[in-house]
Amino acid sequence: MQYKLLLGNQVYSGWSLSFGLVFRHFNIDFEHQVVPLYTNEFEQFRKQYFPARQLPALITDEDGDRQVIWDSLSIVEFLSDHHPKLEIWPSDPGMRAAARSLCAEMHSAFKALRSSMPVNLKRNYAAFQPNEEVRSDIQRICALWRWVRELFVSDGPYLFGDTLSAVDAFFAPVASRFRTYSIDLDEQSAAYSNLLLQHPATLEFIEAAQSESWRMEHNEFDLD
Ligand SMILES: N[C@@H](CCC(=O)N[C@@H](CS)C(=O)NCC(=O)O)C(=O)O
Repeated sequence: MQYKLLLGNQVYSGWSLSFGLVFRHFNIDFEHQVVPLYTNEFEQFRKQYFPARQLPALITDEDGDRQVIWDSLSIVEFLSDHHPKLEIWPSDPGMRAAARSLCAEMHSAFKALRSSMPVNLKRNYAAFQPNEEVRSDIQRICALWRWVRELFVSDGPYLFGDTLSAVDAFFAPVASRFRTYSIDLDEQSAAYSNLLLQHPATLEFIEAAQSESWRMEHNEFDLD
């Protein structure tokens, strides 16, 4: 099976960061291509890989048989089905259910955080002031991280033990937002967030992002 991972601009696309992390951490062989968002290339991508509409999207090829898989939850399930030994999800069923619930919430909620704190791997805003809705999203995320550790008595450093699983990759874009917007976190949340940002696959992704030259105005603020 050959994998081609289509990513959004690495500077701005949080979901793309999650999958850069999953593929590299689990050492899954893949090629990737950045499709700059909201450009002609992006429109072309939508036509060529219909029904995919957003990035990232995974294009698989098995003996010339192509499949388009889009949307993060579906991509992670596909990888887990095809690479069961890698333990992309925690192997314990209770932990796996909790990890999936966390990913699903990450995927469908936190709208205030997403819209007020868009991912931007090139910036660091010292003066950002989260409003009440954003503060509530941040508190919920940190409460979820604490809940996992208390319920599953996980010594970490990752949420479900000493190695990274899909759920950690889903939270990496949140960690990047916390750093970009200089969010004050409790000690444990700050340590976990830094761990995600220091992962070699995240560092590699961030380094590639630094060399991009596209600028998306609605992800840029005049704050610092
Ligand atoms: N639900 C999608 C969300 C992906 C998403 O929001 N992708 C953004 C880039 S990070 C995108 O393609 N935006 C362009 C658009 O929505 O038109 C997933 O989980 O993969």
